[in-house]
Amino acid sequence: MDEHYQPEQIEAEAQAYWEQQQSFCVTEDPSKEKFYCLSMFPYPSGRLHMGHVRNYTIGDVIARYQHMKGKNVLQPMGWDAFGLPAENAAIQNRVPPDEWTYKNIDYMRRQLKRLGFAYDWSRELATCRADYYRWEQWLFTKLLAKGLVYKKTASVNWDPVDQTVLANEQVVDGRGWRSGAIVERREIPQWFLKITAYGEELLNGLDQLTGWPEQVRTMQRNWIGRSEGVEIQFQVDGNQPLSVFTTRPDTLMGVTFISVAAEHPLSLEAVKTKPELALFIEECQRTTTSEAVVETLVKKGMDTGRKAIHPLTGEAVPIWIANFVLMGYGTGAVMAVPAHDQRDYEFAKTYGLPIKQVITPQDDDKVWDLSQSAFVEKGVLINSGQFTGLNFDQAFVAIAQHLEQIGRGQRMINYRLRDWGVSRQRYWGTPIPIINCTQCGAVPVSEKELPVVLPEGVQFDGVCSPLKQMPEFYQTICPQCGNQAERETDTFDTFFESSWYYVRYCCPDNNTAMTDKRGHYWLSVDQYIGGIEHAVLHLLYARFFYKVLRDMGLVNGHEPFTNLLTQGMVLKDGAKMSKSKGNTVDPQALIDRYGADTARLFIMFAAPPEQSLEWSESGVEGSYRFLKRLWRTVAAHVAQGKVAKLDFDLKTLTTEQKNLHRKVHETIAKVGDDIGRRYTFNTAIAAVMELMNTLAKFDDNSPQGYSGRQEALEAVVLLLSPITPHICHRLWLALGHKEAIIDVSWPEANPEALIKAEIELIIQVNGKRRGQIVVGVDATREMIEAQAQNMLNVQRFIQGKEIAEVVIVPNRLVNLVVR
Ligand code: ANZ
Ligand code: ZN
Repeated sequence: MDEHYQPEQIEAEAQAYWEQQQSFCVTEDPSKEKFYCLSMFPYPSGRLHMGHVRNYTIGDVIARYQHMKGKNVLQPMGWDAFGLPAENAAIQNRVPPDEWTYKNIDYMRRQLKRLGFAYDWSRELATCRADYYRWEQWLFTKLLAKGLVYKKTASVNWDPVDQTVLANEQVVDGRGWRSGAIVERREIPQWFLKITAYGEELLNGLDQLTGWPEQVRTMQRNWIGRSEGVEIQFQVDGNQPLSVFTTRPDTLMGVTFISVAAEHPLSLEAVKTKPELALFIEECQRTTTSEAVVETLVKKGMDTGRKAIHPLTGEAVPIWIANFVLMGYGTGAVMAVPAHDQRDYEFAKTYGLPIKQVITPQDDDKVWDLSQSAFVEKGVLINSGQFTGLNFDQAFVAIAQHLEQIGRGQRMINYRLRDWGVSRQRYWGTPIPIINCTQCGAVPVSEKELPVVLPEGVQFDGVCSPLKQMPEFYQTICPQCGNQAERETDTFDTFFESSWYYVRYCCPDNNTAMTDKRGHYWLSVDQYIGGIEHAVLHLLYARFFYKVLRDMGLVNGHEPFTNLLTQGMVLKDGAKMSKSKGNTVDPQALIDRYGADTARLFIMFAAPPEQSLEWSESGVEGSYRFLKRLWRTVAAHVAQGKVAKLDFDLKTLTTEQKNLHRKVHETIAKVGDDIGRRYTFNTAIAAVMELMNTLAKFDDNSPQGYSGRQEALEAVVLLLSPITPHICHRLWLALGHKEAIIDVSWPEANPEALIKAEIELIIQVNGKRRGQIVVGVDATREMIEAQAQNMLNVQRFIQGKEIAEVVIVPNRLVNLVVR
């Protein structure tokens, strides 16, 4: 064995071996327990970044560990290949998006292979290939038939100069990113998936996802946003009754006005009698409807001049248009209670509207001062007629029932979750399989006509989707009436592709169906690993798709991902590593210089997976040095040329030998727990390093000593092999084994070795520490007492005194009580 550690060479050799043996190529084997380990697939942006390396190393360590535990492990990889950056690159470099994408895929695949990840490459997929997206076109037509797809108009960002729809990220400060023109909003017909039909199940299912971080479950709960409330009708003179949704019916007697969204029918109707409203409505419509932005708006409004009749008091209250009321939530109208809602409070202060307190703090001693802010907490009703004195829960029920009786309201559950708009006015995506016919309307492409293939190799100027300029693409015949018709030129949101790719990995070669029974064997995913940025949309859409596929009989179970690990960010000098900050470190340089194992070891050692990881050059060097030391230690050991035989006779081992043997098994137990259960890979590595330190001090060249060292080195190599698989592959052979380490079982701690032969006891005199002794585990009470009293330092304190009592705390201490 070479004295020097040469990562490039040994990594190439290990990878060639795995490739030749097809070590990670798996098939369904019902006799074995399966483990589906999945890392979120990358967008092929060009090169791997450090976040990818971290994500995929974590996944690989888990996969390799499970493999050694005897599981049938599926770990696939693929490409989330559609999306905007390919179009941007096409404009900049004048290369077709497909060409750019495939080139990136080739480069990044080589990088992943260089890192030695244990992927089953035979299952690789790219979402931009027709053999992948044809199945989501198929699924779309099925969902359409099931009534889970519909078309409605929705607004988009329109660039009036480039004459194109812009993605949100292409709108910079309200202007088109290329033209600089002020972006307009346009209403155009778009396709929606009815995710709200699964809202309740998506919410309740979160309770069972105990293998997910609580934070992610909370984010999903908030996103779904279930609210229990009451929808209340206010009569309006000369108009339809106005419905409002409230979660606080207890505050009904405090309503002093109504606010409606600018797009509310009543606002549009009021313009007829009050034309000056038009300008304000337009201004509201220009500003975004994103909730985060609306929260920060200065509260603005205008009186419509109309009045609503309070359902309980019969009082007339004014109806205002307010810029913070969203048309997309509830009914687009709000009963304003300025005394108990902070937004209404600010609005009422601005426009001099009355503020009427109807809730007081539960605690009798407290009086709320309404001159500063609203009292928004729940409390006890005042100034509320027959409802005065009730608390929130009582008032909720009483007022809701009363409104139901008089036919002015009904209890209602509202969700924040909206249906998923999947239409994108872009080229580089899956064509929506619809044919628009002037006679028959939107007609789905029939199953046998699928896929609708996206033309590749197109010239792309970024102004208009190339599909709209390609009659050979869009001109077609209506499948229903046979007349001339046009294809949809919109494509799917790229979240469509990532919502089901984990299903397709189970059967990527099936060209007659989307899924097959192989999916029943592998699914659901046992461990999913990815970034927290996907906590809401991707994971929610994937859960939605899984339930849809389940209802179509295509998959078993209810949830796609049993366990979820969200890895932390990679930082440099405390800031997130990112292109925009210009502080990235290219992992390729790291790999070129030190090899894949050093990169993997550094990343896993620097922090636990969920926490952020601070990039450190010295940390990388430390990892490299450790591997070099490991290499040298094994080289020196095998150079002695003795036959490594691991037969220990525990009884004849020296104390040092026993200690080393015990340390080996303690480390095996700890690392198994750290990697297998706790996912604290950093402490696992630290434990192995500690064992290496113990070994460095172990200076014993007897045959038993040699066996002890052999056992320790074998343990180190086995325990590190999921993390630094290449060096471990080589060292395992060097240690005299014929079998490749990837085919060796994960080591188990020998309980016998863990038993301590000797124990240390602290000796106290009258509770003060005076020394310590080492006794055999089988020492009797008399032996312990005698040994304790014989200590010189103990003698000094007990001489001439009477020993009244000897307290022995087993395995801990001995206290001599003297008078
Ligand atoms: C009266 C009231 C009194 C309200 C009070 C709150 C406090 P969640 O919990 O998110 O469902 N609301 C309803 N529709 C709205 C819309 N389209 N745009 C803006 N706000 C709207 O919130 C429900 C509450 O948000 C409702 O309860 C309503 O204000 C407001 F002391 O009604 B509340
Ligand atoms: Zn037709």
